[in-house]
Amino acid sequence: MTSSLGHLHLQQARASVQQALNWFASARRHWNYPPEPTLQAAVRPQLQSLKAALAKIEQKLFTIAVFGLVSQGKSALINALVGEKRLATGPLHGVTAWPQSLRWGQGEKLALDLIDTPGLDEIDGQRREDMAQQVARQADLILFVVSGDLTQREWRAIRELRDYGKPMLLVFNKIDLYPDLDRETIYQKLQALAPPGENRPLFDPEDIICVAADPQPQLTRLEYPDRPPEEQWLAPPPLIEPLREKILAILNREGLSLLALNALIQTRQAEAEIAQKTLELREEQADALIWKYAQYKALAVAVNPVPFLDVVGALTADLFLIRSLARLYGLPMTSFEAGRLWRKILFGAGGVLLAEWFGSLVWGLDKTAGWLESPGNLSRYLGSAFLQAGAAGYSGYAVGQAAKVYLQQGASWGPLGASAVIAGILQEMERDTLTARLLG
Ligand SMILES: Nc1nc2c(ncn2[C@@H]2O[C@H](COP(=O)(O)OP(=O)(O)OP(=O)(O)O)[C@@H](O)[C@H]2O)c(=O)[nH]1
Ligand SMILES: [Mg+2]
Repeated sequence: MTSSLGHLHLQQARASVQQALNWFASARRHWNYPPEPTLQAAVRPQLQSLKAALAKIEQKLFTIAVFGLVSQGKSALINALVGEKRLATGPLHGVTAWPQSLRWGQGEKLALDLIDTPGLDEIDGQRREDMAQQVARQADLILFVVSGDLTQREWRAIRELRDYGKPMLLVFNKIDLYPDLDRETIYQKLQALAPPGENRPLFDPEDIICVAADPQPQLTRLEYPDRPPEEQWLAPPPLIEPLREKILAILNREGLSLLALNALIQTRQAEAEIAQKTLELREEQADALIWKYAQYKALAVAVNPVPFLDVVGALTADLFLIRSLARLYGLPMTSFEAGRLWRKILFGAGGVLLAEWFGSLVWGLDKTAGWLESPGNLSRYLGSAFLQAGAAGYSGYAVGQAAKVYLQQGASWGPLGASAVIAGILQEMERDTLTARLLG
């Protein structure tokens, strides 16, 4: 991974986040629908999140979050990494009561922040989830600290953190108490905790690092030239180099790309939440819109006597509906993207819509053929027209409902959309990078 590729990824991410921010912060997205104060208030945290993503890219601020259960040595680990005792540590449970971030350093390429967190078993329920979410979302790399026998609880906590899509290292601390333990054994033990059927390992063996952040004092024999030797309890220096090296290697190799990816993941998340909230608030208007289209479509298709024209008309109506829905929701969508979404819906609905489409064509031909054969025979014309109208109305409704679901999944479309940029970056990452392994 060259650093020029990293810079390129960062540039792409900046353009993408900027685009999202421009779109969602501007009044343009409301088209002819008046901006609603309730909606604007509801999406304020998401706009904040987009701004934070942009700021992170601009400051090139790489954030490492440290998680684990109580007393595993999370704070001691951060002290050892920065080389000073900046955080309180101690044998009591719950020494760290809330997340705290400190600046590790300002490298050539990146600024580095470390976030210490309270033990995941120290705080409960919703508060724990909120804390974990808030910290994990801003993290570019997560260190999960364990010491001693791995527990089911730790396995579950790691599994939950995995869902944030951030790369993670397993740090086995207090290795001074287990001199015979190696990463392979830790790997096996962790695997053994997985419930049956879960065979994807949570970590690769090379992402397990053994350290001793604050080793226990040892009885040490001190020799003096001028007096007899004596024994004293002395704390050996921390064993932290393997972790420091691993982190620096990751930063050098893929730090900028990781930063870019995480800002994009944050953006995609914010966009999806904005879409979700807008959809909820505009649900009634959307359903009214879909019904109106379904009726018009049915009517237009039924009365039109020219074969194929009804099919073309129905397609136009569907595309119009999709774009109108996107406008109602204030989501960016070009006609090209509307077409792509329409095809996705048509082929994605298990062939039902496709069959209706074909039926409409046949009924349309039959209708016109009947009319030409005996212009006086209205009943054949009406019979086919009726079938056609029912199918067209139904498909209009189905397309509308399906479009709603797709739009709900977020608005990160287009070549600069977060999803496309994420996919592009992942494709360019070398196979053995942490990024490609964990997110790919
Ligand atoms: N033997 C040994 N003890 C350690 C090591 N690292 C930390 N400890 C001890 O473990 C205890 C807990 O360390 P902390 O850093 O406070 O742990 P924490 O995970 O931050 O704990 P909370 O903030 O309470 O969740 C302290 O008494 C440390 O001295 C180590 O490498 N070896
Ligand atoms: Mg602590």
